[in-house]
Amino acid sequence: MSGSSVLDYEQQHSYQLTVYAQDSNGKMNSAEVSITVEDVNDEIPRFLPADYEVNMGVDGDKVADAAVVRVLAVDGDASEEFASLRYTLLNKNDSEMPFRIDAFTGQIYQNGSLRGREGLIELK
Ligand SMILES: [Ca+2]
Ligand SMILES: [Ca+2]
Repeated sequence: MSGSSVLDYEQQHSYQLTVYAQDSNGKMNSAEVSITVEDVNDEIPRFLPADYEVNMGVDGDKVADAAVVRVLAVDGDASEEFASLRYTLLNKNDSEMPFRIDAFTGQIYQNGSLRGREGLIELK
């Protein structure tokens, strides 16, 4: 193990070491040491791609709940507890926001009429 090595659960989960003890007469014995690395939440979610751009025509009669776009993020942590993701819209509490996102799938839906909302709506 070099001095620059770092423990990373995503690279290696466990190590097996053999340790020797030797006395002045050369008599020796050994012990096996098993080291298990525990995962930590050191990977952040990454969106694939990093940004999305969707152009949609404004159709006032379009039904609510129409699917708009699905976003995808991945997390490099190996453990489910550190890698399972939930999606939210930063501006979800904006009552004017005509979109909503499925927390589990990342699917964004039109949540209401876009009539009169021509132009850019920024999702964060
Ligand atoms: Ca993580
Ligand atoms: Ca980790």
